[in-house]
Amino acid sequence: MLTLYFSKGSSALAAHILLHEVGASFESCEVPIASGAQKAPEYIAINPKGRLPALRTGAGIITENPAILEFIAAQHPKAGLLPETTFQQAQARSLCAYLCSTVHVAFAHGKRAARWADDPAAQKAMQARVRPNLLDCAEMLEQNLMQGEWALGDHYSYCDPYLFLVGRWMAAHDLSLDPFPALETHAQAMLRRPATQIALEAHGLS
Ligand SMILES: N[C@@H](CCC(=O)N[C@@H](CS)C(=O)NCC(=O)O)C(=O)O
Repeated sequence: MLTLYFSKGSSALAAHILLHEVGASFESCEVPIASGAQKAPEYIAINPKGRLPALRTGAGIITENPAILEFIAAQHPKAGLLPETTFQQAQARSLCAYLCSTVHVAFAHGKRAARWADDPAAQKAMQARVRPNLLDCAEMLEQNLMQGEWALGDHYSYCDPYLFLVGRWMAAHDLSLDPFPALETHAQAMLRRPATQIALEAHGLS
């Protein structure tokens, strides 16, 4: 049995969607960021980084979205959401690394600027970069990284729920996907999937 530690509206939404897509047997445990529960000793004992999501597995805890998503896909091979060839697997990791280390971090400079600078003026300057940086990321995804209807081409993969977060991160900064037709079409296709709807509901977002 897997346990997904999540906060509503957080990036844990991607793992939540994927768990439903693969038909995993799992339970979820809410760790609300709004109340600071991610810093409580009980959760630090689970994830010393104090971040969500985390996934408890039979072998131990996994943190970091790309690792969690790939693990879920690999554990449920019948769902066919892990690319087949070594090259395609590397491409999936490359996309997830970009989403994790560049797009999510660009978004985090909004609420979490204090993580990178103490000076209020520097924080403000970083916050002012969030929208242009997210637009640059969306352009990169749209023009170069998306390989087709789905993130990796013709087939839905474990990358798609993660890619779905981009539109949400942008919307949080009043940015629309309208100038990015491939991302917009992808977001609409994601919303039509029952697994997405169930996960959105679990996050209070339906
Ligand atoms: N690189 C991590 C980022 C995790 C992360 O920062 N999650 C946010 C929620 S989306 C969080 O836990 N924020 C709470 C905090 O920064 O205290 C991953 O991909 O899992």
